[in-house]
Amino acid sequence: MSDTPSVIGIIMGSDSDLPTMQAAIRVCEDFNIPCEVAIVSAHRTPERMVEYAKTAHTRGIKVIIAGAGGAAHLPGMVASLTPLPVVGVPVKTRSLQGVDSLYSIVQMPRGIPVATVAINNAQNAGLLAVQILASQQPELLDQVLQYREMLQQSVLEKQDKLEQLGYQDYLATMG
Ligand code: RP5
Repeated sequence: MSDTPSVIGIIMGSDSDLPTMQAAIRVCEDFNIPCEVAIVSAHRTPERMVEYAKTAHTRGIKVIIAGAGGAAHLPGMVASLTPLPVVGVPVKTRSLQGVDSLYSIVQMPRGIPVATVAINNAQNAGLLAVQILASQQPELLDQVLQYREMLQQSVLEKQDKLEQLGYQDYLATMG
């Protein structure tokens, strides 16, 4: 990571969430946005969670992405302690496939929102955080538009390939 102060905080309840959360880190890297990454557990390190959430905005963080699985209280508790927008990532679990995490994170009471993405979709959490920043930064907004253009192009290229190969040969190229 760069020496520039971080503006996005990416936190997770356990190191076992890191393989999922790395997609959010990659988005920050792709858009050249400095981010800090930390393991902060609502249940195992509650005081650390309170400290992190209360101080994040004073350190220059603008958006917090919080991922957790199971009894996933981290995003909601952090949201209750910070004035910053919080994006929640429900991490997939073995026993309940992440539906437990999703329900834990998405069902926030009125007044304390968490912007919840789909189960394991840390990439969308990263993109949403970038877009929140971009609403106040015209250059970043241009980068988001370029990213959308790239997405569109990739779909159109797939369509060209599908028309050239036909669906059966196309499927064969997908392995
Ligand atoms: C949650 O419990 C974490 O966010 C993680 O998704 C889940 C399991 O944690 P570990 O037992 O793998 O540390 O707090």
